[in-house]
Amino acid sequence: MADIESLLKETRVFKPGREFSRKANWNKKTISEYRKLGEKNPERFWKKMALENVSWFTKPKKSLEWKAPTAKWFADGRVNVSYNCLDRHIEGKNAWRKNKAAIIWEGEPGDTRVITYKQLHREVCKFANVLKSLGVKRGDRVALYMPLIPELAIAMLSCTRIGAPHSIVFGGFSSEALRDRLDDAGAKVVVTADGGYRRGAPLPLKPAVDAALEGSTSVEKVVVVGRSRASVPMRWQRDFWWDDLMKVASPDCPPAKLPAEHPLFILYTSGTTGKPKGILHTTGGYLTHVATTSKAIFDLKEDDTYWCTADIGWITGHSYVIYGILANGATTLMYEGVPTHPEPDRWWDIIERWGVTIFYTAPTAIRTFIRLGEEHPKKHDLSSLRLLGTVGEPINPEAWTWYNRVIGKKNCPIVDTWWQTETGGIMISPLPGAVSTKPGSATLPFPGINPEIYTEEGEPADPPSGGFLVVRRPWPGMLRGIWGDKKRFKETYWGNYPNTYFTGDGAHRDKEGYFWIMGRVDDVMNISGHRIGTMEVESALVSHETVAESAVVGRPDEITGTAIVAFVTPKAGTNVDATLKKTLTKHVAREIGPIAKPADIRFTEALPKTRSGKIMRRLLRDLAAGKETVGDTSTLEDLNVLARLRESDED
Ligand code: 7RM
Repeated sequence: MADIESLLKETRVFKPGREFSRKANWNKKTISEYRKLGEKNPERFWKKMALENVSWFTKPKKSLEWKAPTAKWFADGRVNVSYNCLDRHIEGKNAWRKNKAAIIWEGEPGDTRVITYKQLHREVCKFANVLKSLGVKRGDRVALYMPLIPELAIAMLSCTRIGAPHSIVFGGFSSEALRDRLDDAGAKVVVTADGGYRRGAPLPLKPAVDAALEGSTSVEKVVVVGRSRASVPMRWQRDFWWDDLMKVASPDCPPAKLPAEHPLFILYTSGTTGKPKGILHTTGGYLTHVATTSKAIFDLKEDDTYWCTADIGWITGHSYVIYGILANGATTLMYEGVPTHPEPDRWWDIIERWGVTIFYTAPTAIRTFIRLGEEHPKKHDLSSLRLLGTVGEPINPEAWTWYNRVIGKKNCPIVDTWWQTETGGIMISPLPGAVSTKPGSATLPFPGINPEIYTEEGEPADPPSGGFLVVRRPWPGMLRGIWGDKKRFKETYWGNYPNTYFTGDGAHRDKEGYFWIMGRVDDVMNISGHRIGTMEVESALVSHETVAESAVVGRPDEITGTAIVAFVTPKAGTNVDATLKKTLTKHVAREIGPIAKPADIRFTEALPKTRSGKIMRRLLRDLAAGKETVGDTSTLEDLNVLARLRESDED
């Protein structure tokens, strides 16, 4: 893998600025104390963080209870996430924050809303009462299928206020994908919008909900926010307009005093099989993890304007657009639309106009902007920025250097943060006031986190060395399970090595102990920072009437990191032409969503298989990347298949 080689040749080191270090929330002394404590006694470290960064109704005496693979953190504590994100900023010694902006929101068409902590608190209390009036009780699941509008943040926080776990389904997913997730979670209520804006046009959402709810379903009520003002049919006694319900809702709703291990949310993510996994997170540990990492890694201060560009439908949006940021009483910016609408400088314009100080985005976006040209960011005054971050995939040193030079003006530390939907919060990252960075490395574990490199045989490998990235001890934000599937939870994450969490990533650790993440080692592709299972795309293809069999692989792509290539065996008698390619591409978009569209579809009479019938993906990966196969082909059943596949590529 050429990318890995270029990463590992990187030798530049960037020291934290003096001024930044001096003012950092966590200075060098704090960090060295925390690192020591985190190594010696992670449970004590995390309990200290829980008491320092979270407000409890009942303070926990316990820290971790661990019986692999079941972890309980702070189990005797009682807590509420919305209380931590709202109430504690408008009462007592922080009451002055009541008129501070909690959310700065900008719609794609250019409309804006600024919502103060006091206002957000009121809206959340009202919507929590709305949910109750619709029959939502503690423990009931509420699905949110919405554009990036303030009502999404309000709905999330309302769910946490009454202890109803939310399940956010990314607005880019199709009605089929939505239906699967609603069924799996057994959602009682869906909150949606008529539509949102994308690339200048309204993107309808409510029709997808209607389609998803056909036939028998667990969903009883639907709440619809009027955003795009598209006309949508409303079903009598099932569908309600947000505004109508809010008009009559009481603004008085005390937060539920929930046990720390109460379910907070389910978020679906791709695995190696076709069925997405409902990753379950709980309350006290998750909140401790995201509040602590936000404070230490993003160095959030009272006067910061923080912007994470992630959609809230992904874990990054949950943890670092909403929960970790509001728990710190900071101002979080949300932007609804695409980065390049109406012009390629939209993001830089937003940074200048709102005076964004902390900016967190994905390498795929950085690579897009590199291609669009430096002139766009250069049109804007970006001097408000003081800290930059990246997440979602390995960043190539070229993109890192561009980000540092063109956006950060060589004056902002860059935090390259490694973590997953399953980890809940950041696991490996520089601490900006203390850790020197190397372009392409997520650097060192956060205090109290124990990642390790394992060999194939499951032996810890001493640095410098590469292998499988695992986490050896439980951490507070870790997933507590896969919704409704204990067996899969055990097998996927705890089945490879005893007592040890397997991440699915490969990594290298250099002689200074820095981690260099190399990407997935399983059959999960990382497309623009979003995980898509090869099996998911294959199942979608095979569900089309013309497809007999398919194999999907990733190929390196300059912008999106990985692009999807599908090898398809059509059913006999199918007319194979360019139209079929288009039809199948559309079909995948309908089944899963546009993000899963193959960049290339290649038709073949047969797929390369072993004698036992396993598709040899390694060969297909090489083929898709335009590389000669060098590996072993001795287990290939029919050597001619490969030759024919190569020929089919010539046209
Ligand atoms: C936060 C998120 C997780 C997968 C993970 C990695 C990759 C994420 C980085 C990264 C290299 C990073 N959750 N990944 N961050 N690879 N450097 N800083 O993205 O569940 O959607 O994806 O993303 O492969 O396993 S996720």
